Amino acid sequence: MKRMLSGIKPTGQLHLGNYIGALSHFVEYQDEYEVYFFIANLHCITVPQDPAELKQNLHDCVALYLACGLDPERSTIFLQTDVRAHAQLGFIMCCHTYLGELNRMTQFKDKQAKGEKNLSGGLYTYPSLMAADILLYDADYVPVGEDQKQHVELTRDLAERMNHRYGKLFQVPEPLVPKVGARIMSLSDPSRKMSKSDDSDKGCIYLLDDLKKARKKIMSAVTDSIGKVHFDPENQPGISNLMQIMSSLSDNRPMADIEQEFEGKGYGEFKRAVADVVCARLEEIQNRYREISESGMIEKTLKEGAARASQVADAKLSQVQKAIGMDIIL
Ligand code: ATP
Ligand code: LTN
Repeated sequence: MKRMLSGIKPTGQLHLGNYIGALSHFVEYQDEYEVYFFIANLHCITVPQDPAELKQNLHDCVALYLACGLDPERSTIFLQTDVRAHAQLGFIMCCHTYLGELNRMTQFKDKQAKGEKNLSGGLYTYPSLMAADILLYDADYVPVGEDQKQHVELTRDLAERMNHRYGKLFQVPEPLVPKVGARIMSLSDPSRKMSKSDDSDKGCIYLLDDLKKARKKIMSAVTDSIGKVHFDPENQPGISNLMQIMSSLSDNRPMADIEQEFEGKGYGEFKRAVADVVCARLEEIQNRYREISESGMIEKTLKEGAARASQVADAKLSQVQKAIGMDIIL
C-alpha cells in the first residue's frame, strides 16, 4: 500500500473551506493509502502564538479531525513534537539546504515583502523542517494546497541530493493537489478564498460556529442581480460558490441538477436550502466533536499515534545518522 503524509498547522479555527478542500478528502484517502496525519505544532511557532490559545487550537484541531471522520484505527494521527525525530532530522535537512533555495521560497518572501518586522529564523528554515516531516516516513504522496507545492518540490530536491551523496536514503515524494472544489470562496467577497485570516468573519463559516450564526452568514452571502441559480463562476461568483458548497456536501451532486431544482425560484429559497445542507453537516460534526472532547479519545489517539509514528521515524533517523557518519553507539 502506498504511503501518504500530511501536516496541518493548528493556527486558528478550522472552517468549511478546510473541510471541503482538505479534510473530507483525507477521510477518503484512509481507504486507499497508509496514512499519517500530524499536527505541525513546531511549524506554527515560527510566528508568535499565545500559549493558551495555541493549546485550545491543538485540542480543537485533533477533535475536529476525528469528528470529521478520520479514524485512528486506520490513520496514524500525532503531534509533531511527540515524535522527536522531526526536530532532529529537521536540523540535518537544514544543513543540506542551500541559502539560495530558502531565499526562493515564496511564503517567506511574501511576508518579507509585506514589510513584516522581526520575522524568525524558524520561519526562514521552515521548508527544511517540512522536508524532514515528509522524508522521515518515506511518504509516496503529500496532499497539500497549491501554496505548499513549492515546499514539496524542495523536499524532492533535498531527497535526491542526499540519496546521491549518501546512497539511497529517502523515497522521493509527490505532491497531491486537489483539482475542483479546491477553492471555496468567502461568502462576503467571492473573489477571495474563504480563509481564517480574513479581516471580518462574515465570509467564513467555522466548523464550530453556532448553527444560527452559520445560517445567518449564508443568508447574507453576497450574490448578484441576475436572479438565476446558474453555475458560472466568472459572472455569478457568489451563487456559483454556494452551488459548489451544496454540491460538495451532497456527494458531488451535479450542478445541472441543482440548477433544475431551483429554476424559477428566488435566491432566498436557494440560500435557505444551502443553509439546511451546511447546518445539517455542521450539526453532525459538532455533536461528534462534543462526544470526542469528553471521551478521552484525543489523548488515546495521540499517544498511540506517537508510538506508531516514532517506530517508523526513529528507524529512519538512525539510518540517516549512520549514513552521514554521525553515530558511534547507534
Ligand atoms: P489561512 O487562512 O491562514 O491562509 P487557510 O484557512 O488557508 O489558512 P491552511 O491551514 O493553509 O488554511 O490550509 C489547510 C488546508 O485547507 C489546505 O490543504 C488548503 O488547501 C485547504 N483550504 C484552505 N482554505 C480553503 C478554501 N477556501 N477552499 C478549499 N480548501 C481550502
Ligand atoms: N506547511 C504546511 C503544514 C505542514 C505540512 C508538513 C504539510 C508542515 N509539515 C508536511 C504536508 C507535509 C502548511 O502550512 N499547511
